Amino acid sequence: MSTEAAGADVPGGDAPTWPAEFAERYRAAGHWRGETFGAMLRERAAAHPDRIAVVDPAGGADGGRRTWTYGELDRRADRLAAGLSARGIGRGDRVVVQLPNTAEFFEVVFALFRIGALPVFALPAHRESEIAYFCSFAEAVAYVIPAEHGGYDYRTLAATVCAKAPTVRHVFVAGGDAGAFDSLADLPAEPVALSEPDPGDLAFLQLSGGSTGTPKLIPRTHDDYIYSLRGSNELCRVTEDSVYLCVLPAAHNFPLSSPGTLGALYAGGRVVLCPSPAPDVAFPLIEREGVTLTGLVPPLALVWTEAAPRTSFDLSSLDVLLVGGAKFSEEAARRVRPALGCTLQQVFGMAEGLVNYTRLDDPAETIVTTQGRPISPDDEILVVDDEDRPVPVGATGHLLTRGPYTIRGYWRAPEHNRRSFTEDGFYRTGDLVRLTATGHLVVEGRAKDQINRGGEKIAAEEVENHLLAHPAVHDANVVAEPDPYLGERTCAYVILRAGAEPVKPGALKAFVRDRGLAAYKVPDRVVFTDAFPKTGVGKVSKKDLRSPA
Ligand code: OOB
Repeated sequence: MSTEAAGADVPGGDAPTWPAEFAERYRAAGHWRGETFGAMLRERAAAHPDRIAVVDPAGGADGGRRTWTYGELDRRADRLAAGLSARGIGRGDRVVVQLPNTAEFFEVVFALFRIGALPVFALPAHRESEIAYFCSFAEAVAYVIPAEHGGYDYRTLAATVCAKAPTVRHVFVAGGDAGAFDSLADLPAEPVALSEPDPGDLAFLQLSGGSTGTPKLIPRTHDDYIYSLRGSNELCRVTEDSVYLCVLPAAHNFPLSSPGTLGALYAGGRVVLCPSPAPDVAFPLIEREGVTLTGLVPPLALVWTEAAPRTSFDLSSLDVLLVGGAKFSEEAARRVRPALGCTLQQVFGMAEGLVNYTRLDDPAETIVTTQGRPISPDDEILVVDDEDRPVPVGATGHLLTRGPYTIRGYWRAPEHNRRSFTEDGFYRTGDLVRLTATGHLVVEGRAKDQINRGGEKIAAEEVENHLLAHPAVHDANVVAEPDPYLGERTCAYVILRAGAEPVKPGALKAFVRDRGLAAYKVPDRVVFTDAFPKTGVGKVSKKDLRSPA
């Protein structure tokens, strides 16, 4: 059965899904249990209405601590769902959500889950170039923003985006003065009966780190995502007593689901939103809120391990520190327990699905030297050479994967899907890995044309396209170069047009930024050159650009 054709039956689908025999197998194994996010919150709220679900340290009217119980989050989701529904937002509609780590993030996404509308998870760092693209490509009907965050005015961004993306009928502003738009606070209405989405329906669209000129959207279903939460909770020992500190941007797949905020809520635990990853913000919160686990990208884990021995705050409640998103060096990994007094859990995951964890009871050497093994016994892993032939165990090769929570295709991208998935539905991760004798994966590198800047993914082609738009630029190639803190940073090699007005590196960076690209994608370094190194067949050799020696 063609996976491409199977996509047609999924409401809000527009993407290949699991062939029937796989879906049946995943149900029979108890992975897919027919749960939805809307019903999950409803059940937790019925079971323990007064338990605290979300703590927003600066979300109160006076800028102080605000807490929502499960009962309150449930009521808020119902009331906002009614308000959104009254504005004509319904099942399958896409809504771009660009909110920082505030309680409203959960009110909005659970309201959308309840009506079966699909959040498209943008990051606060995204700007006009990314947001206008998401809104247009997803044909979003609404866009949800904060008024301001991090000194940036999202209302100005929204005005530009609306002019470029005519499908966007509503901009809802969470907190602050809504200006020309609608305040989210004005929407809630008396709850109305809404038909629950089906567990096999799409729940939301995540963003792919990508390696092409335009980011791809990742369609995740209630069934598949909730399975990854349940599996993560088991491996990270998340229970109703857990307190998860959300340090990374809440919309990213890692803090959302590994085990993340949604894992904590699934378990009936507590989510504490961290407004900044800086130790002087996060450490007092760990002490005051009794945080038991959190997730960080490697550069932040380095900062925390350096700061912890000098802090006066009591971090002893912290049991588990998850580190992932980019390779965590063995050396840095060894420093976690002595500095923070907690267990390190490495996580190697991807928004497309597959998530690997080191186990909490793995030998210390395994925890510091590997990136873990898959959540599920039904995660299929292949390590292959350039011709898709399996390499011997222990040799490095391309990681392909298929399983109960790994997508079978991107949303509305049939051509790209033919390259990113094998005929039999394995996702080509673009990662180079080797398998150890214990079945753990070690990430050795990357074959995809992407820069991993401390966990933030940058598609080289996207930045190259922006550079090429400059009148003085003849050609451009963006590659990673080593950085002691970020792991990698970006370097753009640029050939200027003959006879063009000379430009400075700073001017090119400003040009890219002014085109509305997220700041983390602006090249860290621009190098002018006369020619690019070529491969045997005459293509630009990025490998040689990366090591100019
Ligand atoms: C996570 O998700 P994405 O979608 O932002 O990025 C996925 C890619 C992977 O394909 C790999 O290239 C890289 O990020 N990556 C790692 C890694 N974890 C992710 N590379 C080396 N070591 C690791 N531990 O980044 C993500 C999603 C869920 C959980 C954790 C991370």
